[in-house]
Amino acid sequence: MKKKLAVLGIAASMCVSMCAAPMSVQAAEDDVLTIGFAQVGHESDWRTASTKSCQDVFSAENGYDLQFVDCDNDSAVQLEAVRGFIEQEVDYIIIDPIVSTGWDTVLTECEDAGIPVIVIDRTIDDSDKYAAWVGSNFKTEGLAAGEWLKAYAAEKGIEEINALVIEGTNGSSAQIGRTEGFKEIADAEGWTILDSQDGNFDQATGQEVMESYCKSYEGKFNVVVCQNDNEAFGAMDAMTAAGVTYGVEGDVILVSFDACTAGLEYVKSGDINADFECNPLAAPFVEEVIKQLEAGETPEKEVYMEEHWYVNEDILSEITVDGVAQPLTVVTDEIIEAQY
Ligand code: GYE
Repeated sequence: MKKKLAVLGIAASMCVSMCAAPMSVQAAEDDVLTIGFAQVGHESDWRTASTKSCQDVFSAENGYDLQFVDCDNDSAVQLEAVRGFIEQEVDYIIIDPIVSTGWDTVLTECEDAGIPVIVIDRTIDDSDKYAAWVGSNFKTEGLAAGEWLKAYAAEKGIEEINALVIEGTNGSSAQIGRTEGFKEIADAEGWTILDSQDGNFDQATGQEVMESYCKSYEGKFNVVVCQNDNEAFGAMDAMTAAGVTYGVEGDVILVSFDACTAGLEYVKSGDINADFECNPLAAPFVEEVIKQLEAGETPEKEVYMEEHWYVNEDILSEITVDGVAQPLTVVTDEIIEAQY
């Protein structure tokens, strides 16, 4: 390790899985890099894949000592985790910010301590005191969902769209971007968004929100947009219980984001009509950034992940998003097999 580790200085509850025992830290010579990772939580399949990606890349075998904190969707815990990493004098801090604001003070503290911060996935929108960000363009994902729905409705002769949206965690850049992107197309097309509530990116909340939508908007909606797959799984249970049919054969078009393995299985079975991928496997790119910083180079400030748009029916081959033609991919077993 490059700096002294104060493993005992962090609260036991914050040290979830990768805390090295003092003996192995001793043995680990001078070139082990200590990385603090303040992860959002464990709310979704996407999140599980993101955590695994970091744990695989920043493993002891690869020469890292990963200090992993699951912040359980609590912004106060996340700030505390970052401050804990500063106290431990880790070499690098990775943050996946639960919400996009409230960061400048703690990032200034990181800067003062000389610890580079790498932001992954969600963005920080009120400070630029980080070395690099690796993630997705959430507004593009929302626009893609809107453009797909527009093209799909035209193809199917559906003239009226009455949509219900289950949003992701309020104040997260993923929620903000997906909401803005979809709304932009909805407004331009004159669609009705009957309601748009926070589903917290988890299955249980997605189900609760959909249960209440089924009561309040019975017979009035023909589209449900869930801002991640886990919410969609909850929404499917709620609609089934309420006797609402969805998917390719149903009365309600179901749109989702993330395209995790289980999500794609539901696209293939026709329960979800379209799923807009968000790629959680950022860790290899983060390692590149760290290597560049170690070599005294300046990394790119923003690195975008590559993503695909998945559908069930072979009726549209592409959509145009922000003026760029983008393919629609029909889900196959091979695609599911290869997915995160
Ligand atoms: O869509 C959701 C997760 O920040 C992009 O967070 C991420 C989102 C992802 O819980 O499943």
